[in-house]
Amino acid sequence: MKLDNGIAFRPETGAEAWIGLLAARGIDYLFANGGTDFAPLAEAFAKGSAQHWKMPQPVIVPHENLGVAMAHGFTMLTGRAQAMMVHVGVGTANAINGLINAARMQIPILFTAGRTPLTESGAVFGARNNYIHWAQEHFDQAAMLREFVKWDYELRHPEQVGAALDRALAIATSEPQGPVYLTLPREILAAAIAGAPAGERPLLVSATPPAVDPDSLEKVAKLLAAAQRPLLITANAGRTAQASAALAALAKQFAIPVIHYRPRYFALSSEHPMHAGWEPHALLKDADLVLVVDCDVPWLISQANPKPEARVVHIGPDPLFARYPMRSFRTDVALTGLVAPTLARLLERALAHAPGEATLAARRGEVTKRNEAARRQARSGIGSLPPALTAKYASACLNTLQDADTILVNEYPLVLEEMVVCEPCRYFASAPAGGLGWGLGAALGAKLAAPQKTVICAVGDGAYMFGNPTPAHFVSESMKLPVLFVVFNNARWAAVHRSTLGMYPKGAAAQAEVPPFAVLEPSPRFEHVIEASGGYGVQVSEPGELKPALERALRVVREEKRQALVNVRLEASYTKTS
Ligand SMILES: Cc1ncc(C[n+]2csc(CCOP(=O)(O)OP(=O)(O)O)c2C)c(N)n1
Ligand SMILES: [Mg+2]
Repeated sequence: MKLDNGIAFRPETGAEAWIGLLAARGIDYLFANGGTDFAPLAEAFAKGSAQHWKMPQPVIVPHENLGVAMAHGFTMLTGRAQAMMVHVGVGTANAINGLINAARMQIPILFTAGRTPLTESGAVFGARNNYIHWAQEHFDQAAMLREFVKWDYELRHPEQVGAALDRALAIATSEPQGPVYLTLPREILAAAIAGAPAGERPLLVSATPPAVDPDSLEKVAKLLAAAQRPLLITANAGRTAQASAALAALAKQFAIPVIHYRPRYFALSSEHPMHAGWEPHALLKDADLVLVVDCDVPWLISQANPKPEARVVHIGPDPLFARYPMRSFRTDVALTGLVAPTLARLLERALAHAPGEATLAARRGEVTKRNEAARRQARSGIGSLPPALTAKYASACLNTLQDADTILVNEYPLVLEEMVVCEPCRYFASAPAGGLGWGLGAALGAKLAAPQKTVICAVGDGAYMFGNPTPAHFVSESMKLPVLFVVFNNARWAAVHRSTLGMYPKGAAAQAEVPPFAVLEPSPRFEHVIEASGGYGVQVSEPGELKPALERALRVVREEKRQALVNVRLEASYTKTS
């Protein structure tokens, strides 16, 4: 086989074939956290470098959870799956939090791990030669993460390298997408292969995405045309620019208010006339048709539900979220299909049954007016300085830093009412699984995918510490990935105490001077952590100093190409944000 840089590629071992084929299959990066299982790969990389093979670029990530978040961040921007390799079972264990997030976000990742050498005697090359090789063996290494990968397998023979890789990638990238897990035993990686392992073309490709059933679509089109108070709720529909455009066209034509509920992407511009904010429960009670578009949790059943005569339609590649053990939101129609083509066809078919344009125009005017008024009321902006730093004011300040080339990565502190984001694929938030420690890595992965963009990462002080800050700042420096990190630091896990207050509003914990299990004092001087990796850090506690501090930090990122961190000392507050 010839690599596409024209160089002949004649791998001699399983490991050599593996890395050559990764590159041949379009994998740019191998996020890596190594151990004794990596020896054949390390040897293959060194040989490949000397012989100018085309290979994925290794990215050394000193914590596995950070590496998975980086792979996630890269793929959420590009749509292209990347690979990761970790050290046997222990490395796998460290990565599971990130893999749960990726699984629930349907992000494909080729996640691999070594296996402790299988053989003991030393007769086979690569056999056990270190005391850890006994204790590190698992009966079933994949068991610990099988629930959160679409497929797992162990390479049993070097001849399988091509087939296993192609099958892994085909499954990961078929809808609904998700991570897969392949284990690579050391003796198999080190073993000689006879002949070429696989060709330039993959043996198999991903399955076509699910196409919507025309009869069910027609039924929904009629429901939409007849609806007087339709409502659309989404969390993930902004995953692609095409899906955003299709949703915007449908919402505008049929005058459908769109709620982004706990959004992981923005499907509509925040200024779109149909953008109806962030809370579904008020509108839900009046709606006669609810379109739930790629949204695992469209409302909280304990808070509000559609009225009995309303119809509820779920739309997405997996509208029942079959991998969730329990999820029983009312469903009259579950339309399986990718968001972009399904909504485009729904618009086309619904137009055939639509009420007169005058009716729609009247509703459009009404919904637009209501949404604009709500937006105005919810926004405070930076006009007046608050007496103490609030998350809302900090969000408003951060909002002023953006331009059309800014990527926002939000591990949840941003108050969305303050954000103006008009372009698709510019806002990314953490997975509904809520595995904290995603933001720093996702932001670095985004920067790796889009080096020309400005990446701003907003995290709480808790999320920052979960995010493995020392490894994250190390990767930023080593890979030249300058990101602006803004830490919304209230010196606590406010969400933890908010939950206690929610269950026991008048209980003992509500009266306690120090909320149990929630306070992180003394708060670390996070601005010093980034300095250890050549970054610029500053702490701000005066409201008037925040905007200039953010602007200065952004200049460091843009002009000096250095990472920067603003440690924003917020007042303690347990108010729920969007
Ligand atoms: C891995 C993990 N551990 C624990 C939690 C539970 N948890 C949810 S929110 C939260 C607090 C996060 O703190 P911070 O980022 O400072 O945000 P704040 O709540 O203060 O706004 C915690 C601990 C989680 N989601 N993920
Ligand atoms: Mg906090």
